[in-house]
Amino acid sequence: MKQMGCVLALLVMVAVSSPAATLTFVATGPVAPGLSPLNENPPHPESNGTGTALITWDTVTNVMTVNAVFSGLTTKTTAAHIHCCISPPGNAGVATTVPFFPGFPIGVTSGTYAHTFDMLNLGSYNPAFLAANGGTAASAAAVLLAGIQKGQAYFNIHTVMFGGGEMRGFLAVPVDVSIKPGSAQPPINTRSRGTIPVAIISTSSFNAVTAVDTTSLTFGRTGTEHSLGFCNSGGEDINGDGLPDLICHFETELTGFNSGDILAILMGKTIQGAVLVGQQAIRTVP
Ligand SMILES: [Ca+2]
Repeated sequence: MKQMGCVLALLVMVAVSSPAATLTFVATGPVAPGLSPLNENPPHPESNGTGTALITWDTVTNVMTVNAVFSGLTTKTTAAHIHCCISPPGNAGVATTVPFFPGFPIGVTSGTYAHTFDMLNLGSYNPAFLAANGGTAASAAAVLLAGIQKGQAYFNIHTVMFGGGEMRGFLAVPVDVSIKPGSAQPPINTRSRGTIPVAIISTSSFNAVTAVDTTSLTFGRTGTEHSLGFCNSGGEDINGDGLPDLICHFETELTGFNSGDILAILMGKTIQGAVLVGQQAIRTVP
């Protein structure tokens, strides 16, 4: 019976640790969190637009979902797409449906959007992107997904005033972080000359200790601050789930936190090149 129990436990573990079929990405950066006019090239600081976008891609079915929320645009929306493939802060052509995502709220300055796409359907692509990437939906899907995974795709909302895009965010893989592990809303002393420990939490499909390119990590008020001191060698299980987590230490002076900040952002890459982003609420002291 004991052996049977072990076998069952192993089967459960195998089921849990098999590669996830659904990949999740959030739009953020390279300058500001989420969808932001500051992420455009050139940036549009005169816009107060804000928003978020969440993309999922099922690697078995090639179904992509797009969820977006936006507000505060200067003028009415004219289009929204995913553009690919270029490293930030570059500008690339439209990969997805033109003139805009089917059903996207057009002619408004705020709205929400949720849609499911079959990425093996030609209609899910800009014909120019298809032509440049093998001419079939399958070849275009492979290029687009690879571009997204390498951090070379961005979600862009276009308006009357900013035809090339009023706000955008590059797609990145969300990770769980724990700042000053053990603190629910960690206090950050903005005048400290010390370091802030940040744990990147492993999951059954993501081993932070072996997967993260530690030299790529940036952390602070926008997520782009080069504040890394060092990472602990080996992992430490800080949340008691049996999986070792990666713990790195960042120089407070270089994180850019100001008194009153409420959010800390960590960005980086995996050794394979996928862009990672994690965020957690903080409070500043004194
Ligand atoms: Ca853990």
